[in-house]
Amino acid sequence: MDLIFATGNEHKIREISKMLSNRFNLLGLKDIQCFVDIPETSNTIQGNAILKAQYVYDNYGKNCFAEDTGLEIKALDMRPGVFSARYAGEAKSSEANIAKVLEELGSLEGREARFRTVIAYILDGNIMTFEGIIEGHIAHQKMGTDGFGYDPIFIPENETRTFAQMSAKEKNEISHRARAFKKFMNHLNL
Ligand code: ITT
Repeated sequence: MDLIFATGNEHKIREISKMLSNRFNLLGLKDIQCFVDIPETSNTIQGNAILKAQYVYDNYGKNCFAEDTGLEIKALDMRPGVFSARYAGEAKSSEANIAKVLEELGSLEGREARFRTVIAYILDGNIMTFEGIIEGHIAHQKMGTDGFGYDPIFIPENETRTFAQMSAKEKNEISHRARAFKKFMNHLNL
C-alpha cells in the first residue's frame, strides 16, 4: 500500500522508511510529481505540518502525512523553533544555521534544547496530529558527520555523543521523529 509523505527532504524519507513495515511503499513529493516548496507560513510547528499535508490533499486529492520539526533552545527563548529551516536565511543551509546557533550561544553553559516533531496525517479531509520530543543540549562545537540538519550539535539526554556521531539506527531508536511516528503508527494500529 502506498503511503505519501509530503516532504522534499530525502533525509526524513530515509529515516521514516527504516521505521516502516514493509507492507507500505513510502512515496515522497517527487514521487507524486510535486516539485513545489510548499509555503510554511504558520507560526507554529503543528501549523506548518498541517499546511504541508493539506497542500497535497487539496492539490493532488491524496491522503498523506507531513511533518515539521524544530530545534528549541532554552537560552535563545526557544529559537530557532518554527524557523529552524531558514534560521540563517532563505538558502536553508544547515552549515549556516548551525554557525548562527553556535555564535548566539557563545560559551554559555546552560545549553538545554529539544527537538520537536509534529506529524500531521490527513485522511479524507480529517486531520490528526502526533508529537514527538527529545530533550538534550547543544554542543560547544560540531561533532560527527552522520545525520543531517542540526544533528552535529545536538546531544540527546543520557548521551555524550551528538546525533551525528550515532548510527542511523541509534538515532531512530530515540529521536523526536521516531517518537512522533510511533504514535502515528499506533493510531493506524500497526
Ligand atoms: P520538508 O520538505 O519536510 O518541509 P525541511 O527540510 O524544510 O523539509 P522542516 O521545515 O521541518 O524540514 O525544517 C526543519 C529544520 O530542522 C531543517 O533545517 C532541518 O534540516 C532541521 N531538522 C529537521 N529534522 C532534523 C533532525 O532529525 N535532525 C537535525 N536537524 C533536523
